[in-house]
Amino acid sequence: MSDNVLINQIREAVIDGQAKVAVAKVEEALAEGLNPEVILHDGLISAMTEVGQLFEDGEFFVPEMLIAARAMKGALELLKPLLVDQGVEPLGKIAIGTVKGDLHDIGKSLVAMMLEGAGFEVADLGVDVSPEKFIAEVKNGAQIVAMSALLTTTMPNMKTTIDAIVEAGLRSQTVIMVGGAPVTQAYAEQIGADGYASDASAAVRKAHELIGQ
Ligand code: B12
Repeated sequence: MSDNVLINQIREAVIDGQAKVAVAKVEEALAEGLNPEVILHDGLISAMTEVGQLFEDGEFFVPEMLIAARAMKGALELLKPLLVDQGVEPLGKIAIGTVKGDLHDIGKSLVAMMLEGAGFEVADLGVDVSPEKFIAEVKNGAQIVAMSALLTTTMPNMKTTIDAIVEAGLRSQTVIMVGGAPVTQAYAEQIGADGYASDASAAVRKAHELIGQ
């Protein structure tokens, strides 16, 4: 089957929330030798962008977004071992999480996965992460704090977390990286973060840059 047909079938399965079909089609695409990164970007991420658009247009509601997200996660699990290189020396410790009040974890998990693959030791704190939890990881030796936010209403919690790190006297011990669809370089600078990246590959480059490697 042509590559484009398969990629489209993966996209449609994710948009329709058909987890089993999405997984089966990703398996088929891998068996046909398609590049995992192409499957990720043109199939899975592109599907979630479309889902966001459908939600914005009032054609999708939360349940549809949720089942699409489940289908995406199932397919992502298959790609994970292929995107993550094995057996690299740890480069430094990164604590990553989605900020307080925010439950979106697909982008954050993708960034965590790529950082791990690039050889960083990653502590994934999950979603709805309080400033206290990030602070505990800095005390625990995290050289980078990476925060994700997908909602304009939770973006300010990145600043709250940075302020709490400053207040705890730990700002000089860690570098702070932020990201997520509504976050920009300008916003990162405004809240006093050290770095911003727009996607998972850029996040890996930024992490290297931030800890001087
Ligand atoms: C899936 C989804 C959901 C799922 C989440 C499931 C899950 N387990 O994650 C569910 C259904 C739970 C959900 C709920 C809600 N959602 Co929602 N959701 C989405 C959707 C469709 C896709 C997000 C996604 O996974 N994208 C794919 C990933 C790969 O992309 P990404 O997250 O942007 O991550 C990439 C980069 O941003 C970057 N990155 C991400 N994090 C980080 C961190 C660092 C450190 C770095 C460097 C980089 C980085 O790298 C990633 C990989 O390339 C978006 C639409 C969209 N297009 O963003 C809406 C969207 C984010 N949701 C939205 C809304 C409104 C909601 C709800 C409030 C809806 C409601 N009325 O209840 C709730 C809020 C729940 C909460 N408290 O968090 C709005 C936000 C609008 C706004 N201005 O704030 C959006 C934009 C939809 C829309 N177009 O209106 N949602």
